[in-house]
Amino acid sequence: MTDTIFALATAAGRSAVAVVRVSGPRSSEIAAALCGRLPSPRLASVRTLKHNGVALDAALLLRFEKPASYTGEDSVEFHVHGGRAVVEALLAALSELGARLAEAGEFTRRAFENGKLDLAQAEGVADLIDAETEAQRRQALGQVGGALSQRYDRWRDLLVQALAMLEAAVDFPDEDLPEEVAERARPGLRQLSAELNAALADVSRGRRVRDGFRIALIGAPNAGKSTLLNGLAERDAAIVTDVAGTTRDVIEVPLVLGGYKVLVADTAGIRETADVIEAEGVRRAKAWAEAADLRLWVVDGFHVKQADARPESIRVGDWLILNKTDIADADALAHVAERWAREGLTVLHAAGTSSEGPEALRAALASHVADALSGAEFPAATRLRHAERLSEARSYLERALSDVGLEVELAAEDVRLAARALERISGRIDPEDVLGRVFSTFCIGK
Ligand SMILES: Nc1nc2c(ncn2[C@@H]2O[C@H](COP(=O)(O)OP(=O)(O)OP(=O)(O)O)[C@@H](O)[C@H]2O)c(=O)[nH]1
Ligand SMILES: [Mg+2]
Repeated sequence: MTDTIFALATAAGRSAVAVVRVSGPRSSEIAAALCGRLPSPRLASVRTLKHNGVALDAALLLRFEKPASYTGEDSVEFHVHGGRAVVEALLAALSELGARLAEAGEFTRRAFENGKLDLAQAEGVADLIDAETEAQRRQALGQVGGALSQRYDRWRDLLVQALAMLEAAVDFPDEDLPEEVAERARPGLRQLSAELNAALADVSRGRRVRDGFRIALIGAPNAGKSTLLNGLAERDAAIVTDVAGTTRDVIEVPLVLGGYKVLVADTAGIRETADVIEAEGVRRAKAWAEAADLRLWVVDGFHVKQADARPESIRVGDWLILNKTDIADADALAHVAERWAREGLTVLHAAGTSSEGPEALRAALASHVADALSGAEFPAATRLRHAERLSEARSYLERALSDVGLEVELAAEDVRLAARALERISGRIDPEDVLGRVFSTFCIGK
């Protein structure tokens, strides 16, 4: 028989109210042992909880009968006073009555196993609990509501239709030319291929909303990168001195800009150096910058020659920050600005040490991030797992398209594999280790 599990569902520590959930076949029996007469399902009722003849607390009870519950099992919620001793006494009593402390994500895993939600929706639940920004909240809520699953289901349906046509071509012994019959599947496959390509081109958007848009500050030593970081963060996150080569490690600061999570990284000034520690810092700076979504190339406006050559990782669309405008020569800056704007960089003037400099930079970044991450459609991937399955499906689909006219059976097999790759997003056919990995990232009680 399935275990009956319990856990504190609210945050640990002192609080006004704490919620303890119990789920599994013995939920009602265990609740009755604590509260005497059971309340009707879905009706909040006050009961005194007693264990071994000792009163534990006066609690509000909510009882759910399967399958109409979060987990799809019989379950009970105890809303008790949120004192540590109250919660501990209740948890100890539940354990003595034969329930077991739930593992991380076990309630949601049971909901998944009972068909209450699919794996993508379950991931949405975890993301909603972790959401710290407005954009993360919106995206996670959409995912819980099935926005991601619906996209994949539609694509899968298109594949199933194409597969039916291909199978018909294979199965018709009277047809002389099964390839011609199979050709009927081609338009649908082509349309799907176009949609998958568009989705893959946009594949990082959902992950960036969830994990943060990555911005790297790079440039020569002493250009003022750490000063700008501190200005953006509104605290002394990085050490600033007039010694060139002050920053060695990559310093990542999470920010919320325009409702989006952003990770800004200050990095070591890039130069040739014999110092092994600094050299390692330069290597890390370059690596972080390469993988970032946007690079801010910071140039000391007083030493405007720094802008003669751009660092290797700077590419079209990145930003040039002409810093130290308070001590720089305006004409020289204008000249440099014009040149790099022509070469495809967005150029901003700033004085990191002023209050307006970082403020204007923050506003410009906020609008850039919002443009990059907002979209008309729900993103096709919010985790790496989704992106990997999507690109796997695309490869099978491409192979199927090239085989349709030649080897119908091979094409059919590839369409089947593409559908399976998409089905794995919803977790229906995923192996145990994938499920274990997803649910282990949940908190206990969810
Ligand atoms: N006048 C002026 N000085 C600035 C400005 N921004 C930074 N500085 C000064 O420039 C020096 C270097 O600043 P940092 O922020 O440490 O420069 P960095 O680019 O992080 O340098 P490294 O970590 O060595 O690569 C410090 O003395 C800052 O006070 C500015 O806008 N105007
Ligand atoms: Mg620095």
